[in-house]
Amino acid sequence: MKPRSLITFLCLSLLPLRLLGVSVMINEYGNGNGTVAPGTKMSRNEFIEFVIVEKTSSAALAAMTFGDSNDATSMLQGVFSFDRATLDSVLSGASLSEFLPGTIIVVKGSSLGAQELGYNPFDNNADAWKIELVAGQGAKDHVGTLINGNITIGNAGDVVWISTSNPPSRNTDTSGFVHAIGHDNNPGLIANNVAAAFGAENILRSTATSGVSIANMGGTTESLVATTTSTMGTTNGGANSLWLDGVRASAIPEPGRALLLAAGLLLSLTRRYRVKATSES
Ligand SMILES: [Ca+2]
Ligand SMILES: [Ca+2]
Ligand SMILES: [Ca+2]
Repeated sequence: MKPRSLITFLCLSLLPLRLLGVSVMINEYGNGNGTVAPGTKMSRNEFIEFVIVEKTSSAALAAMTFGDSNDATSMLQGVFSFDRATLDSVLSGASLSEFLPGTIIVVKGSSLGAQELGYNPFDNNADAWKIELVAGQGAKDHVGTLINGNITIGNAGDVVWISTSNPPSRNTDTSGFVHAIGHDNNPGLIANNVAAAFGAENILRSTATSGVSIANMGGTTESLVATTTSTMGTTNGGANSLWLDGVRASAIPEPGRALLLAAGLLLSLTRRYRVKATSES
């Protein structure tokens, strides 16, 4: 493929997401049976895994809200937001002003380990591309009390969402949703709204017992599975890993490619100098 055709193809393949204004997607969430630790408003052993799809600043992330629904997927349940100071400290540690496409942000219950705030995509290993925030620390219950439940993933059903509404204006308000995925054998209002807005493939027609994760095995078009192999903080395998590996490679030029570019530049400068020196002699 010619470079121009390739660029056109890549632009077109990104078009639907850009039209929707999607900058963050839900990549996976884990269902546990833990109680809610005091002051956290999230089950101790459940997690939500986000992927950054376009460069996104800490301010943009902190202005969004995210959360879940009730088991019947008919109403919003818990509403959280990211702590901007925590995100700023992560970016400053990486000398970056924005989170790069391909970044994974995990929000997890208090029994799933300490926060992991190390972030350095230039290291280009899987761990360097993700951070993990603990509920009640780097991600917190939203101060609004209109919708004031705990984030707990239901066996019968759930919808996990991220929204530009800060917070949603009522417990059935999905108008600001940037992205959402869920599971339910018998979808309620929220699950149906998500299927209408983002595609039927965003709601898995399934229950999920404790210990099961709902994971996207696809790319920007979801292919959801219920799996006992959770991959909290890393890509989900198969087409999901291929997609995110590609997104990461585009976000950071390979060292080899950068070296070739530098060598090419040096060569052309040397040639110019030689031509100049020859014409002057
Ligand atoms: Ca649960
Ligand atoms: Ca729930
Ligand atoms: Ca994962």
